[in-house]
Amino acid sequence: YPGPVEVGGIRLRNHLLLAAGILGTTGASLARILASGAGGVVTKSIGPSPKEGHPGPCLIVVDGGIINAMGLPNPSAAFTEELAALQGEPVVVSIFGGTPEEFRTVAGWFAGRASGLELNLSCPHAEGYGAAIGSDPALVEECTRAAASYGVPTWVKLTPNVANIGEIGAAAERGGATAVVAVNTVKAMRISTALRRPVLGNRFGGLSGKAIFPVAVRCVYDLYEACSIPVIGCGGISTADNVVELMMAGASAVEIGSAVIDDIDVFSAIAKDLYGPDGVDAQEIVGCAHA
Ligand code: RRO
Repeated sequence: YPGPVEVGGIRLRNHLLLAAGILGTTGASLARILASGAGGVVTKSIGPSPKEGHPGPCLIVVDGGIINAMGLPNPSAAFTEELAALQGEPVVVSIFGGTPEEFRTVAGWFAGRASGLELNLSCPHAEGYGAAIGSDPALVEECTRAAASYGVPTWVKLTPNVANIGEIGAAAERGGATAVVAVNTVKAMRISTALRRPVLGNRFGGLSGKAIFPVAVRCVYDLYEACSIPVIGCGGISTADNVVELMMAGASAVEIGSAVIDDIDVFSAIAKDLYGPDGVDAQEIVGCAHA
């Protein structure tokens, strides 16, 4: 569509990426999403050791979205095999760890095997991983510095479950992030009134989908003010107008997740509207709502 776009050091085919965690567990599913018109893809998060994930149910559909508590299931270093057939494609590997050292280790497995890294500092229900790190500016800076030490493009995905996302983004930038991504899921839970107990096997989860779109707009707006690196918008996008709105808030590109579950070809549908005759000049509108 618009030709290549460079965001945070990574060359994309357009402004629309697959968000981490959705259909990102195999090389075949990532290739399928690229073939359906995505400008790039982000993998399911990979960590320092293999993990089975939380007991089920680990995903429930609610009004306006989905609550998940997958529990960081991943094959760890063995995931490198899934990347073999995707060399040269716009693939970003999402990684997590519990310490700066673990981030350095996991980043080392994938630096050079993909277009870049996305550090997951933001899972809302991961003991010792995720948001526990992502709400502490000093730890965010340290983990980012450790992973970015390989000199490959390093994006940092942030949690909306903080009072100071701008401060957290600025810490990632000091650590060497080449872009910040906002947002991961919003802390959530449901209780079965019939069974009188939480619905999810893990009790708590993270909400994604249309319901969180306004949260994403606000977080992107704050990060655009606080950072000088690009901001990538994520959270509840399902239309080209959503993409335009997040760009006006400050997003240089966007990630789409939950909407892919409803329509695997959502990327080409949105691209058609975004880049068609009635479309907008993306470059021209980024951050225009700050004027
Ligand atoms: O695997 C998960 O449960 C999960 C992760 Br790693 C994340 O970053 N965000 C989320 O909502 N779920």
